[in-house]
Amino acid sequence: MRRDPSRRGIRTPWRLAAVGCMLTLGGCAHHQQSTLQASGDGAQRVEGLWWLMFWIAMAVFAEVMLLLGWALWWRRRPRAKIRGGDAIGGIAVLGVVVPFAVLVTVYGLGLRDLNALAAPRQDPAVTVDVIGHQWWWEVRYAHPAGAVTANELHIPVGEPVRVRLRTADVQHSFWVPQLMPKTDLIAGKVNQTWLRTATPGQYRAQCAEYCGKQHAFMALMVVAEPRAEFDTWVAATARPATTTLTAAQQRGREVFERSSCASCHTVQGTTATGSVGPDLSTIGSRWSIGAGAAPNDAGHLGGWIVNSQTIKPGNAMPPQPVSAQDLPDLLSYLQSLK
Ligand code: HEC
Ligand SMILES: [Cu+2]
Repeated sequence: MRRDPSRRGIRTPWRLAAVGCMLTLGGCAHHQQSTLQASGDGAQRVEGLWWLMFWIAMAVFAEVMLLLGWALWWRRRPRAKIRGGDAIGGIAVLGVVVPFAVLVTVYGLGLRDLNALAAPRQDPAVTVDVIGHQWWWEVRYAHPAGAVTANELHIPVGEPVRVRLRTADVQHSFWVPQLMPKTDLIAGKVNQTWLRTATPGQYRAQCAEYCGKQHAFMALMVVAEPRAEFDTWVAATARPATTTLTAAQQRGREVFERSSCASCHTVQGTTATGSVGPDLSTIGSRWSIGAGAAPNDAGHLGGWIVNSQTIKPGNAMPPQPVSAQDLPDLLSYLQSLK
């Protein structure tokens, strides 16, 4: 006899619920992008509001459950009778006065936080332009001027940093869950936001507005470091890499300059001045390649150059016909750029 196929295994709703639980728990265990692990001014305000609303919701839930229990008990008494008008006082207080007070309080606190988020208390000494592309972040320092990088944002600890947001194509959204709430990048507009953290460290950021096939691989790393280290980084990034090249690296540089790379990428101090793809002047020290798509090591870098479409399908860099002979030199050169 055949068994009814719908009764085999776990039913779909349960399976979905199980996956949901696993995703939620997974999200908790991995707190790198958790808004409940706030380390920045903006995110701390959001986290405060979140907990406030959480506890209010818990209190309302407890109250409703108590009332429900009481009603069930009351109804079962012998000779229980409901007379019109008995409950009107309770309904007025619990159904109108209390919700009104709660909503007005939360609204007021929300306005207070919105106001505090609008501008930092101290005028930012650092201003950065962040430009969204499908699917990577262009990062250009306006003050102090000169440093250009991609998918990475260095900030000094303890100071507010002004971020000016533009997009080169579709809408994106800039979000550093542990540091600040989202700000959208809207075509034809410059949106401003700011961030500040008192804790050095790396904070992963994410495009938060669906922007096409590789939206998930549009990550950015915020690196918060003490002022002195930040100054060193900005100054070093603003000028061409200074290491003396080995013979192999020199050949790699020539390959880079004479092949199509140079028409899409810039490397400071070379003839490569393209602007279709990320600036590669510091690619050797970047935390990832492809905005979080792959770790930045020789293997992945080689794979990316030969055919990035296998790593990040649909991205705007076509496969590159670099010969097996040239590739090691090219890799060695790119890794020397710090
Ligand atoms: C048609 C333009 C184009 C050409 C030609 C091109 N690239 Fe790219 N490249 C891009 C774009 C666009 C990206 C960003 C893709 C993404 O992350 O979505 C990119 C990304 C990269 C990255 C990763 C950068 C980062 O910070 O994540 C490296 C490394 C790279 N290219 C190296 C090369 C090399 C080496 C060559 C030549 C052999 C080359 N590219 C040729 C457009 C191009
Ligand atoms: Cu995006």
